Amino acid sequence: MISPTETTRDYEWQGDYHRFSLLGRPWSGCYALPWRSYLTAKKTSSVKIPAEKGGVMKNRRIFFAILLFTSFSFVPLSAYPGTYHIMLQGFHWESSAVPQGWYTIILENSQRIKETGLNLVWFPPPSASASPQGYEPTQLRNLQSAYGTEAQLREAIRVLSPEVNVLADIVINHRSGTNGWADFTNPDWSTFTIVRDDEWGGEKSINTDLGNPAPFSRDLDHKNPETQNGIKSWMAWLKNDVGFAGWRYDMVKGYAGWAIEIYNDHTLPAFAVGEYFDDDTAKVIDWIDSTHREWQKRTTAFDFPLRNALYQAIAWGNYDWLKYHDRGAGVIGLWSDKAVTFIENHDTEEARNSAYAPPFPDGDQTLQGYAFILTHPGTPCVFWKDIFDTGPERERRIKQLISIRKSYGIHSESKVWIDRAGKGDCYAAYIFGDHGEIAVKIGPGSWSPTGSRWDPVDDLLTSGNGYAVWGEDGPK
Ligand SMILES: [Ca+2]
Ligand SMILES: [Ca+2]
Ligand SMILES: [Ca+2]
Repeated sequence: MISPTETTRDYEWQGDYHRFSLLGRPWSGCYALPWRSYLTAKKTSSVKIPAEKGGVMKNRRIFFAILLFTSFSFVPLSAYPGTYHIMLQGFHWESSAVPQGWYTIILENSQRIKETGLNLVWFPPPSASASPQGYEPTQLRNLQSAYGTEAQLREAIRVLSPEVNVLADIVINHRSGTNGWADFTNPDWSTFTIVRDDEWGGEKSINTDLGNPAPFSRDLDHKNPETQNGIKSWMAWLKNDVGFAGWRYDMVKGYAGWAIEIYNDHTLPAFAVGEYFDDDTAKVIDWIDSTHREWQKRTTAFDFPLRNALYQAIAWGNYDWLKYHDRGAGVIGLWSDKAVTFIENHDTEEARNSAYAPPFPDGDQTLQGYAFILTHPGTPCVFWKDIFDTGPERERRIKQLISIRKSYGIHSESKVWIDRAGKGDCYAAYIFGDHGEIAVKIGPGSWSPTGSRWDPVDDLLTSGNGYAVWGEDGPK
């Protein structure tokens, strides 16, 4: 979350903070804290205390507070309030081929999106492109694309806003020529905006690419003020005139993370997320760290490492992948506020034939995945096809999980305690929401929450093939 009003702390304080933090970043997510076993023991030995809220909960909270202010007193309790967003990826790989135009489909579903409680919608790349999906942009200021006209785009954003913040897919690793390889028009850019080591043979920048190359398009030199200013004014126009509220940065492995700071500082998005396509948590976190000098302003990243771990768990039964040493897998296990969790996207879905990563098996496995991400911290992103194009029963079940997240107040920073994560068995965890604690189990193994506050039958909120979710107060 990038906010112009966000307070920042001085670097000296930040240095102290980092020295005590896990791998150099704020210690959030608080997975598998050792105190939980103490609390559980206390809870079960306190059965004489009335089960109503008060006794046990109160003791727990006091203990929690004392513990935080002693051994964990370096954690700034108020610095990370967490956010409550639930994102929708508002398109899929074949959306550009819909005859009536995809923006029309979004418009027709705008009420459905709002009623579901999705408050961030990631739109496809808005500009004219050499390929229909939009990932080879040509004329950045031409918003006529395979998804529809500029007027249809503006109308879809207008109808969704302000309840829903619309994110534009920002493709700035590379740009394609209007007719050929490097004729940049609308806006007109010189070929000095192209990195020296791009495959195109003409006159280019003196700077080399600071990330991965795109062999199909001209890699841009983000050090060049012409490139920077061109992108800044284009993005400011998308936000201030067209109505986008934030950004989904495409292919961020292709250029330096500091460029994100420049573009975010100029446009102040309500939300921003980057596609750092890698299963290595440390690499994704390193990229997040590179996106701003002030850690509060760093952008979020899609949690590809968690997606991989969930795939391993759900497709192959390796539920042990969801616990890594003493914490959860992926970016949410280290810095959940900066993680956008997801199950499937336009690159992993079945239509892509495992070009980048295998799709989730087509069955209730996908629901197991949603039972995980919608009950856990991070900002969950629901894939359009999974919720809206897979039949009413699937939609009902995902909506049920969303409503549990909302009623128990689970947010991007909610704490998690993992009770079990075993191969061929299940993953089970407790998650602490603002309005109570929930428990979730995914996988074939048998498990239910234990302790005086839990009734495994009455407190069951939803269940399906290979998943179950309980709430300490039952349905709300
Ligand atoms: Ca290239
Ligand atoms: Ca590049
Ligand atoms: Ca209960």
